[in-house]
Amino acid sequence: MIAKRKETGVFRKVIVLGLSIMLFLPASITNVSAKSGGEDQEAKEVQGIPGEVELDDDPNIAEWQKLQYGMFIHWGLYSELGGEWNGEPVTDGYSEQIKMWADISDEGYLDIANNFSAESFDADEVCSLAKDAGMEYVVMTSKHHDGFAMFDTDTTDYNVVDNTPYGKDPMKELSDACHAQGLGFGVYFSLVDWNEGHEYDYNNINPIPESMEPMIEEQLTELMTNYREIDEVWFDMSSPTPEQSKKFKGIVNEYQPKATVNSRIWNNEGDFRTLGDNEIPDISLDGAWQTPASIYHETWGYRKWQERDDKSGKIKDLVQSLVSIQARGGNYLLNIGPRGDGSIVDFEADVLQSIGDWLDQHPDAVLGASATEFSEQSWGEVTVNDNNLYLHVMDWPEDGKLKLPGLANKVTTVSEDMNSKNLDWTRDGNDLIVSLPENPKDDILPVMKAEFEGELSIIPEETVSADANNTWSITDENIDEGYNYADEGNYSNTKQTNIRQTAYIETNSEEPVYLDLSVEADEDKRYKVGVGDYSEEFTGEELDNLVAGPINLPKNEVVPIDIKLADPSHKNEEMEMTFNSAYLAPISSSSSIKEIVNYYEENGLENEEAHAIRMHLNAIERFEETEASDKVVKHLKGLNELLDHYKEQELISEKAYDALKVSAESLNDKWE
Ligand code: H79
Repeated sequence: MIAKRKETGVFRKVIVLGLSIMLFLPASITNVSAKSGGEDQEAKEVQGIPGEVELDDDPNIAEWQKLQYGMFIHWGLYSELGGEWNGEPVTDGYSEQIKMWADISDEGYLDIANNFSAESFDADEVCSLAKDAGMEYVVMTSKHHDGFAMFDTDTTDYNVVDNTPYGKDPMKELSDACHAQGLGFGVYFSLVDWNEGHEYDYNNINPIPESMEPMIEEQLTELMTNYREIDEVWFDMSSPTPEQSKKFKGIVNEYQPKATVNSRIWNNEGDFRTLGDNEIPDISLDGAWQTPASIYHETWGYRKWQERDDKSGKIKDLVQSLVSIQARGGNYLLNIGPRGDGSIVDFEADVLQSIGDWLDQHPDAVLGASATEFSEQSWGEVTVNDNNLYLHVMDWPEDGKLKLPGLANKVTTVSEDMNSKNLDWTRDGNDLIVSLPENPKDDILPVMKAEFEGELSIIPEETVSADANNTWSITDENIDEGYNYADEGNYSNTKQTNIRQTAYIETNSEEPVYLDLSVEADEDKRYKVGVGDYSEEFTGEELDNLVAGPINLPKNEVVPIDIKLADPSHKNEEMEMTFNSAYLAPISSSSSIKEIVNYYEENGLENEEAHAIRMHLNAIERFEETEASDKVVKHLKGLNELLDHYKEQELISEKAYDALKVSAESLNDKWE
């Protein structure tokens, strides 16, 4: 049931006016005051929202999410040059794109192939390093923008097997090594190909001419059929048409039904969203996503002249990135750029090894742990694994007190991770306050572990409690927005999108409510409004001024009010909605359309007053149905009082007053 409201804010005034005859008194909200000591206080009897972020509904995507952390490898002819041409460093662009940035001729570039013997490439060693680093999968460049295939292909002899002294297929070796060592295996494939017709474009957003399609299709088919099971296909750059994106993805799906495809297949066809190079979002994202990162942001391919100082700073940085990405629900793909001979740069191996050592010291805090619905904390990040919360302290609070707000669970113990000595802690309502150790054991990233009982349950900071009128008033500041990214066909037109808006209310009674919503939404789109178990779809036009309900609420729970697109064209379509305000009020104070009020409204009764009167009429109608005569009588009394009040304040015309009074009296007669 819906009704349109013509002005925002009307409902609120109605509720205030209706106060005197409110039938339902607000249940008092128990509040817990601060006490100290390492003991949990009697927690407020409110059930929060589930605190653990769930994996994707699609089981293949969920399996991919569980991989969490992988090794990216940029290795090709460019690695042989190491970012130098004619003995000079090429400082523009990434070193894997040196052919373009140094404008190297085709012949000059092919000369490199003559020296490419890759005598130090050892796929097993690469995989062992990945494992030592804690990584779960490996993705290597099968072909970068230079078009030189690092795999065995019949489509061109511009490839590593036919055109180098190495003469073997490194992708095959890597696939075998990954499978032998229990690592996932993925393939990077650039849709830009300077050898097959693409001109240089510094932004690498060239469209794909039809003439290039057969080659791409054939190469993809080879890659999807000759390298055993593939977990991830990592497309990159170019500007395919929507049809091309669909077609290329279709080839992956046909031969590797379990493989996930990254969003750089473009046109929103990917299974998960790959963010910008080295982009770590400062907020959690909804849905599956990944950050591709290079140890030095300036390059992915090997660069001889890269300054590699401050190893410990780099390790700290990358551990923080890994943890932040995990805590925000993402997947981290961290790159190494081996030399042309296939050897791994010591600095990079050391850094990865150290990340792995750190993970070994925190075996449950990151790998195998989940993201939470806690918002980002000023001091760091939160992950959860079974009954333990892990508090990753990146910015040490000055007073040594770490506050985690909104934890609904009972806490049993708090300690520094991998240290049996317990820490002091207190509860202040739903907040957990931990006294941090003076000398944390860990100088890379200290982690505190809080053990709790039951399923993780969170009271979001934005949660709105009912006011004294048993009404929830929600403003845009209470809205938790869900974001991801969408593109219009390439890297340059990728934008962050808002795909969900959620308010949280803490309920205190089981009385059904009406939701009165004021938003600005796209008239042509359909939206889904969910409140607990209630779910209805509306057009953007309807949503603008919506009264929805009745809605049943559970008692003493944090209930999300979720607005999303009902049928998005793809999972990250921008919802195009600006939230103004929302009110939830018990049905006993709400309204449904009543002919009589409509009539007088059309004849001069102000909207606000009409709305208030409708509230009572609606309640009367409902209680008539259930034959709750005492409630009917109370509402009639309220209706009469309201009419008298309006008359006194000259809020309604004499004529409207008289006519409504006649109607009210006839109801009085019936029920008294
Ligand atoms: O393979 C790596 C890059 O070579 C490839 N994607 C990653 C994984 C890539 N190709 N193009 N781009 C990424 C985006 C282009 C970024 C650019 Fe720039 C920004 C080109 C010019 C400005 C940064 C600054 C890179 C070169 C100069």
